[in-house]
Amino acid sequence: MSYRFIGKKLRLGRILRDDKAVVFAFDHGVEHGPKDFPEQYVNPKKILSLVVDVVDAVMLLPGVAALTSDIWAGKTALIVKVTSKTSLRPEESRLLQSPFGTVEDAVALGADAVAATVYWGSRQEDSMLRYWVEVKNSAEYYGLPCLQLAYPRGPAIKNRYDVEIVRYGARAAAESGADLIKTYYTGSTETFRRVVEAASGVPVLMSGGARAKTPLDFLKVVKSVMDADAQGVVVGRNIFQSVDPRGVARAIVAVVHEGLEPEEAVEYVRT
Ligand code: FBP
Repeated sequence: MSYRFIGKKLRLGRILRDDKAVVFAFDHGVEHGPKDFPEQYVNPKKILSLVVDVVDAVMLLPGVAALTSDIWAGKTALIVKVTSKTSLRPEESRLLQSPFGTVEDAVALGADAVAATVYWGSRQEDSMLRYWVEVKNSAEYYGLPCLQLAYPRGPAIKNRYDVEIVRYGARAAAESGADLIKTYYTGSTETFRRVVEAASGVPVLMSGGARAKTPLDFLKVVKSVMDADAQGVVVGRNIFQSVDPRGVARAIVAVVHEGLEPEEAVEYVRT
């Protein structure tokens, strides 16, 4: 049997415990800049310390993964994101993610998976796809699963949350060989189920998005995607911008892994 096949299966199993996953995303320092963070979490060590023993994996850019290895190592799985872009760029070039690291960096860091963004529909779709294929090919060699942040964005896309658009991106991600797909919530269980179907068996994880009004509102969204047969969530702002990041992370785990109703799970959150 192929060594790579076994490696990929083992690594995926570390992220998708019981076939479901809650991933903490903390790459916003580049994507949005430090302004996204409450002051006490600008240094990633503190926020990571609060959640590493709660979530199944953390998704970090290579530099922060290295700087915080003493915190996540042995506590949770690591997904190294190898593309990014700053919001300091002029508007017209913000729909391109650039290489921020390599698969070899991810392997060297001890990652369980590698992640890269493709803005489907962007004028720079072609160059992002080229890097995606490069990442995918190297990752296959090492038996490393590839998560694609399949984000439809571009001049032709009026509403990036529209179900037809989101399922198109999810399908394109599946067809480009993604092992895990991270994409936007489409507003209801019925529509998100169509996204999951379009992904044709590739696990779909919902991207958290901007902070919801209340933790309960966000937990209802998490429940909705789980009811749509999604396999979990990748959440940043709804955890690190909340008043109780650990409590919110624990509540999300309760909905995703333990099947709790949002109204029950919210009890984990201190107000
Ligand atoms: P959130 O849960 O905070 O939305 O994080 C998910 C994520 O994809 C991050 O990985 C990334 O930094 C950010 O959203 C990108 O946000 P935007 O939608 O502004 O590009």
